[in-house]
Amino acid sequence: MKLHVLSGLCLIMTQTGQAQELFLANFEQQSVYNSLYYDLDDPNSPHSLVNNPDEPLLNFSGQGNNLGYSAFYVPYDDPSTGLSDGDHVGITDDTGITGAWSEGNQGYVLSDIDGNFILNFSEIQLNQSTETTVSCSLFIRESTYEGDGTQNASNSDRIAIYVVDPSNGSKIDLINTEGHDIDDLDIEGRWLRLTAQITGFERAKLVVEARNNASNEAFYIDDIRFEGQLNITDIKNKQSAVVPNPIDQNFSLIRRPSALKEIYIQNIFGRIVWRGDIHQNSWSVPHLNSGLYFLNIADRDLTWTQKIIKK
Ligand SMILES: [Ca+2]
Ligand SMILES: [Ca+2]
Ligand SMILES: [Ca+2]
Ligand SMILES: [Ca+2]
Repeated sequence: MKLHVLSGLCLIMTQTGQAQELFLANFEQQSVYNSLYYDLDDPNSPHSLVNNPDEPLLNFSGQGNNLGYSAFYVPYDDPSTGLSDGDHVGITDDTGITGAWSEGNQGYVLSDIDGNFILNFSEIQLNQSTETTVSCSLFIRESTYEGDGTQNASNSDRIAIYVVDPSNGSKIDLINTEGHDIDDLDIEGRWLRLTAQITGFERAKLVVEARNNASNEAFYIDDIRFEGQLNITDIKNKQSAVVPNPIDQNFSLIRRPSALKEIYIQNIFGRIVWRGDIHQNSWSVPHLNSGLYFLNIADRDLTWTQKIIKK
């Protein structure tokens, strides 16, 4: 019985063959405030940086497959003013230095931090993806940077962008200037496209760590993308299929398994957002936001997944 089902499964497996955009951060959703950001918290101690009214936004909760992010401040060993003196950080549409954004009309700037600015992106689930890559655009303003970034101190400028897998601690750098004077690396004054292969990462979290201390020292970030091939079993022939798809409010299954064991929906981050009663013949999901989801169906022998769209 098992064998029969498995050979059947081979026939219905299809690979999409081409890299798909899984998650992104393009910084286009948020409002722009053309002012300085003033951190009202104590610059002598590490703390989260909050969004202040009518000031550039530093944090975003995420939307669909657009990643959320949250900002954190860590002072120098010998603390300085940090962002309490008013700085250009966060979401901006200013193109005075870059000429244009790498993508769209907005991006994220990190300037005159007088400490460390850490931008943590939402953790994502990648175990359904292969050939996964992450890429990010970075523009380093032409300036006179100091030090080699190894000291947690003023005049030890540094930018690092990396991805960690929280499930096992693996870490891959997209860039890390530590150990070098930024001026010596020939990376200023133009958009750099940074890419890393992260195949094998079960989960991933992108982190940007920036340290600089002058108003003409600035790092611009844009167009972050996680891409890969989704290994989704395509539902054909004898397997169940969802109708309708896209789903409006309710759906049911063509060829509903007689021994339905489990039916649940995951969002693109891998989180289970809905579980259905296996005794029903149709289900209602009005609470799901519009977008792409994965419906998982299990019978006695097999679990399979179908991409579904909620209208
Ligand atoms: Ca953008
Ligand atoms: Ca500052
Ligand atoms: Ca220098
Ligand atoms: Ca500096």
